[in-house]
Amino acid sequence: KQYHVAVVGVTGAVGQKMLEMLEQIDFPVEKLYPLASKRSAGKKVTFKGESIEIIEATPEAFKGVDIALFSAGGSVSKKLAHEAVKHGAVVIDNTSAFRMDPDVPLVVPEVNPEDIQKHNGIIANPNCSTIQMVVALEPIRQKYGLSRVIVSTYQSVSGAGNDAVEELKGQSQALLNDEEPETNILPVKSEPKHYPIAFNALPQIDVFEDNHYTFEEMKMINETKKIMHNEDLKVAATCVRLPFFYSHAESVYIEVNDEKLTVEDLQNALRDQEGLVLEDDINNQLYPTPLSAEGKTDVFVGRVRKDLDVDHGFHFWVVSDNLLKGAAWNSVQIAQKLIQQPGGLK
Ligand code: 11C
Repeated sequence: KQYHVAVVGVTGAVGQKMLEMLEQIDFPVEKLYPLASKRSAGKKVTFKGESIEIIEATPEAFKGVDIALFSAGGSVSKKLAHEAVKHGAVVIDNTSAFRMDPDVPLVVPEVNPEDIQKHNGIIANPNCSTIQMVVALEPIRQKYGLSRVIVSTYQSVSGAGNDAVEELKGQSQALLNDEEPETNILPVKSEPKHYPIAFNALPQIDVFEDNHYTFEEMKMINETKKIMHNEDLKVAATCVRLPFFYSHAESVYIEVNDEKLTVEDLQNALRDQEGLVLEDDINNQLYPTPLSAEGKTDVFVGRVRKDLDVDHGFHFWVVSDNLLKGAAWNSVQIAQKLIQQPGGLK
């Protein structure tokens, strides 16, 4: 069977990667609907060697669509996702619009694929920094139980969009030429203050919440509990933006429910996880980095070690391409699982 597939936000960084991923796995697309804002309508995208005109994303544009991949920002999803569902499409939404809605499954296929079947038209794709962390946590939770997670992130500028990528390039060039850098976007475009990202580190990703955590930090905390179906799991996060272009890295501290667990046990559990590559050999200086993970769909883990004070505590380092496993690839994987499930799309 072939499907009619819409990509909403097709001109964006993630939209482009969604097309690449659909092509890469030869997803059975009978007709592609490249949708975007009015500004981009009439321009063309290339899909499987064919040039296809971009259509404005309106409620009517979803007529005939089976699967709609959304990545055009939360406000577009809030406006159009239900319209797409009314026209009979299943929506896979890569924004924060519906992630915490109890009626919407939040899915990472390596962790909770069974939740896909519970959808009522919309399936949410988690935040990039959450996805790569839970892929690494899940085999540990399954084998040894997990009670606490403390994560610090090292996130690339592409998470904040193409404008942030351009800002880092411009600022780097300016500073190397002893010129004043232009600072308009990071840490958060809509906030009153902006700081240079080039040669810097910004401990703010998204806006602050009343509890003094940022929205990005709260996404990691709340989404992890929802995906792992464990409201009692203790999770704390500190999210930091750094001056590199692609992939996010994370330092993760966990406490397991097994005091006898060894580093080798943990490495073996990680090695067995689908979608995860263990790159952990300090004798050969082997560990993943944002550059080594860029362009790949897997999650990479290294630097596994035991805490020096807490017997059931461990530390490790997780890296993945934020636009691929963190966004486009996870969405396309959900679409793939959706059509493979018994009964196909419902
Ligand atoms: C960042 N994680 O790096 C964000 C981008 O909720 O899907 C992804 C935002 C989201 O800034």
